[in-house]
Parts: sequence; structure tokens; C-alpha cells
Amino acid sequence: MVDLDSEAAAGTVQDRALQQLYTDFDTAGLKPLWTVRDGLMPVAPTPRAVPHVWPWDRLLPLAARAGDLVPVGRGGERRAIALANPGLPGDPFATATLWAAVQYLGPREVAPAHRHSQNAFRFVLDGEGVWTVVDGDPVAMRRGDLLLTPGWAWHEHHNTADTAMVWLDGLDIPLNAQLDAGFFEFGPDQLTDTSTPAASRGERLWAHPGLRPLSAEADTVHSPLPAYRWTHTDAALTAQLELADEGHPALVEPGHAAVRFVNPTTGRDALATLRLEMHRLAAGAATATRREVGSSVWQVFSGQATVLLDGREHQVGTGDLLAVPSWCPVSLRSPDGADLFRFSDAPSYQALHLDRHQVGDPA
Ligand code: 1HN
Repeated sequence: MVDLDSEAAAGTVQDRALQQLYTDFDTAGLKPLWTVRDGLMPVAPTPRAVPHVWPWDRLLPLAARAGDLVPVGRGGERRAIALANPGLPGDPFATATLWAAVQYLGPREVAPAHRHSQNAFRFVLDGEGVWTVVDGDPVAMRRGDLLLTPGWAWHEHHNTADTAMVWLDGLDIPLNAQLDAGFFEFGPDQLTDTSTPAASRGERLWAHPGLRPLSAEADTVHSPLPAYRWTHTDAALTAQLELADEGHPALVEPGHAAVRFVNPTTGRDALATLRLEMHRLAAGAATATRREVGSSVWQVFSGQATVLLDGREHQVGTGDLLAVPSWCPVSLRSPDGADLFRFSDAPSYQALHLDRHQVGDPA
């Protein structure tokens, strides 16, 4: 006959022993896998960052108010206002790996020299008159241009105009922080170079299509080209759509032209950790639904589009910014046409062989 009392007692004894084991695990700074498995081995990525849109008509007036109220200079270094993803409360991060900010530099203002291990770029939605001096090379910033500041390059910005200028800063700050890889150094307090050449030395050496200077045999990790000019980007996208009209293959998909900004020494991404692209949707174009491991940020450069993020529709227009977390399905359509700048962390995922993507609606 089964002795129910002694079985129950044995169960209680075992329960107590188990409880004590968990307490002792905790005291010893240990955590058993079987209690945390779901978080550690998800069947697919479960980003904390959420899909989110920051409308330009809210951002710009706030940046201008900061321009009136907050000086730029040594210490704060930059009047940069970061997109803070609502899924990452407390962090100035657009996604788990990407920093995106609007930077505002008033008339005649200077943002002083410094350098850091984080890679950075600037994308100019509008305006001109600012030169960014990168490792001693003054680079003009104008509408539609993409400017690079590879990690550990000295950089300072100075506005030579009587009007303010605003641009998008993208950096790999969250990734750098997570990897405990950050270094930073102040440069001189005073502007090191006040010259304002139309073309930087880097462009004069490198910005000739398909031509590599023989003085530069060694490949470089980051692009040696400090600026990618809108005239070139625009011409490339225009040509893709024209070629398609003439019946030649040139597009990502019907009505969708796109280019990647690459390092001319390798053909790979312009920055080791950041992928940079410009997309053009012809009037009436609609993209397939895509998702990829790794996150991205888009900024509408011109026109209007409807963006579907994880099944939710967002209407976006010039200047609007959107964050796309890892594995979030994205599709775009534009009745009248649109140009969209995009950056992502894809090179980091590729380097680690963690990249995956899926085209078509998720099952
Ligand atoms: C930085 O150096 C710039 O140089 C912009 O314009 C934004 C955000 C965090 C850390 C450094 C710039 C930045 C930054």
C-alpha cells in the first residue's frame, strides 16, 4: 500500500531542496539555463527596439529651438539630438546598434575637433555652407551629399554661412558601447582649418569613376573618399530607371532603383560597420516585403511614400525618419515617386556570418 503521507513529505523535502538550490545558485552568481532558455535561444530575433517614425516637421523646430538655447562647444561637442527608440527607454539609440541624430549648426558656429573609435557619416537633407574637416581635409557639405567620418579620424565642423544648417548623423555608437570598444580624444579648442575648398583633397584623388590612383596600392578598411556627391548619386539612379525603360536590367525590382555607397579600394561597404544606400521609387512603384537580421534607419530625401512596417502603415514625406528593428518586415510604395536614404548595420552582421534575409510576405 502506498504511504501517501511519506510521499507528500518526500515531495516537500525535494521542493525545499530545490528552492535552496536556486537560492544558492543566486548567492553564487549563477543562473541555470533551463530557467532562462526562452530569452537566450529565441526561435527568431526578438528586438526590444520597435518600428518607429519621427516626422521631420516635429524634429526641425525642436532642433532650431536647441539652436537658440543651447551653445555648441567643448564638452557637449555637438548640438546633436538623437532619435530615441520607444522600445529602448532611457537610451539615445534609434535601434539596438544604430545611433541617428539631427545636428544643428547655427550661422558662423564651430563644432570643435575630436575623434572617436565610432564610425560616423553625415547625410545632408538640405542647405549648405558647412565644411567638415576630416583628418585635416576640408569637405563641403551640400544637399544630398553623404560625408564619411571613419573611426578615429579627427573631425570638426564649421558653418561659414549666415544661415543655420541641419543634417543627419549616423553612427555605430550602440554597437560600440555594447562591445565595450569606445575610445575618445579631444582635439584643439580652436578651429584647425578655416579654408573652404569646393572639392576636398580626398575627392580630387578618388572621385573619378573606375580610376584608382596608382599611388594607393593598399586596400583600406574604410573608404578613402570623404564625400559622395548628390550629382553622382542622382545620375546613377536616373540612369538605372532609364535603362529599365529601354528594356535593360538595372533595377532591384520594377520601379525601384538603388545604389550602395562603397569603398573604391574594395567595392565593399564605405564604412566597416555601416551600410549606406540611396533608393529611388518611380511614381507608382511598390517594393516586395523584405526583412533582414540587423536593423536600419531610413530618411526620406524627397517625395512621399507609404511604408508598411510589420503590417502597420505609415505615411512619410521629406525629412521623416524611420527605425526598422531586426527581422521587421518592410515594404514601400510611392504613388508620385520618392528618394530614400537608408543606413544599416549589415556589414557587422555579415562579418559575423549572422546575416539572413527573407523576401516576400512572412508565412
Ligand atoms: C559626433 O562626433 C558627431 O562629429 C555627431 O558631428 C554625433 C554622437 C555621439 C558621439 C559623437 C559629430 C555624435 C558624435
